[in-house]
Parts: sequence; structure tokens; C-alpha cells
Amino acid sequence: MTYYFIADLHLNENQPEITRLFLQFMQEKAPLAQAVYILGDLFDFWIGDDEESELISNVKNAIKTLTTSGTKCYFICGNRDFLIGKSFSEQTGMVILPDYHVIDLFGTSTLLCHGDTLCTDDKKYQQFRKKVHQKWRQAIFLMFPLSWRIRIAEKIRAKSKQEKRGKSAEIMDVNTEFTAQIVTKFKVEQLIHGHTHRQAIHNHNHFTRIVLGDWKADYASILEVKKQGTRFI
Ligand code: OKV
Ligand code: MN
Repeated sequence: MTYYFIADLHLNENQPEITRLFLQFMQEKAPLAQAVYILGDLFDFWIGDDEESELISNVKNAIKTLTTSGTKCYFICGNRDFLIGKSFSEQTGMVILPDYHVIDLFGTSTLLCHGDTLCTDDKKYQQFRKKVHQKWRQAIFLMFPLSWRIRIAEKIRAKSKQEKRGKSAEIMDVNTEFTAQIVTKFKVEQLIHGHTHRQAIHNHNHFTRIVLGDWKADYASILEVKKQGTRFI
């Protein structure tokens, strides 16, 4: 019995090597697992399930093939691909989970999340998140034709790139007090998240915090959890 956890692949057309690594993982490693958990930012951006491209269809096919062959695939939305919806889920068999989700890993209660909600020091980002997560705002955005959404998203990304230059490394990391509170609230022994791109296994006083890394052209951050142990492969 094996579980795999990945996050922050940020798949995009300009880095085809990462998509190739993902497809390789989905064909070679994932089918041997009980379940694959994708903890957000599978895609670098997502403006609606109606967008189509070779990249998107290759990824959808890989997930569909996996779920059809019996491996479960779960997804928690990231700060970039939070608009992935029901249609994607139905086309691929990938189950979309809420922002926080507790699972049992061989007797260890484990909280899963993307990780952006833990970065409470980044006030600007939390403000942005609150806005774009409003159901009415999303509904209106999704009513626009695809060509408008592409333009709007490009504008938002350009503006965000500008603002990011002024943010310190500490602001971009999780807030330790808030994270401890969340872990207490959910009464878990372990937390797995991504988002900060700082792959690590932290042994805190009352819980273990596992941070999934981001994917690069020559590096796939994959956490493997077996009864015998937990490690990055
Ligand atoms: C995702 C981030 C761009 C960060 C817009 C309503 C609104 C959704 C949207 C547009 C942008 C996602 C969907 C994207 C994340 C950025 C820039 C910074 C920090 C609206 C609902 F407001 F227009 F009505 N969006 N896209 N950023 O390009 O994928 O996470 S995105
Ligand atoms: Mn993220």
C-alpha cells in the first residue's frame, strides 16, 4: 500500500520538461499506488474548465487513465488553479477535496491543504485570495468569453509579478503560530502541504509538518507514504 503526494508542478507551455516528468510519474509510479494526492498548483494558471490545449488534454488523459485503472486521485486547489471545477473532475475521475481535508495514513491522522491559507503574514495575498474566492466573483468571471478571461488573467498576473518583488522570504512562508492553531483545531498528528516550495520534513513538538517541494525540469518532488515509512523519492 502506497500513497503519493505532490504539489506545485505549475504546469505551463514554456516548461514542457515538467509536463513530461508528470506524465512519466503518472504512467510509471502512480498506477502502483492506492491513491495520489495533488495538493494544489498542478497548473500555473487556470481560467476555466472550458479552456483546451494539448497540455491540458495530455494531463486530463493521464489522470483519466490512472483513475480508470483503479488508483484514486484527489485534488486540493492551489492559489493558481482554484478554478478547476466539476467538469474537470467529471472528465478525469479526479476527486476535488475542500481546502482542508483529514485522512488516516496507517494510523497517523494527517491534515492536507495547499498551504497558502497558512501564510497569514502575507496580507496582500490573503486580500487577493478572499476576493477571487468569492462565489459571485467567480461566477461572473466564468461567464465572460474565454478570450476576455485570458486577457484579464494576463493583466492580473502582470500586476502580481510587480508586487511580489517587494515581499520578504519570511512573509512568503507559513505563519508558525497560525499553523499550530490549525493543527490543534483539526486534532491531527501530521500536516502535509505545499505552496512555499521548501521541501522538508519538520518535526515540531506536537506534530510533524511535511512540505512538498515544487517541480523543476530535472526534479520531481514526490512524497511516498508506506506503512514502513515516509520519504521523498
Ligand atoms: C491565479 C494568481 C493569477 C496569486 C479572477 C475572479 C476576477 C478568478 C479570477 C483570474 C486569474 C485565476 C482566476 C492567477 C493566481 C494570479 C496572479 C497572482 C498570487 C476573478 C475569479 F477578479 F477577475 F473577477 N482568476 N487566474 N496569483 O491567471 O490563474 O496566486 S490565474
Ligand atoms: Mn501555491
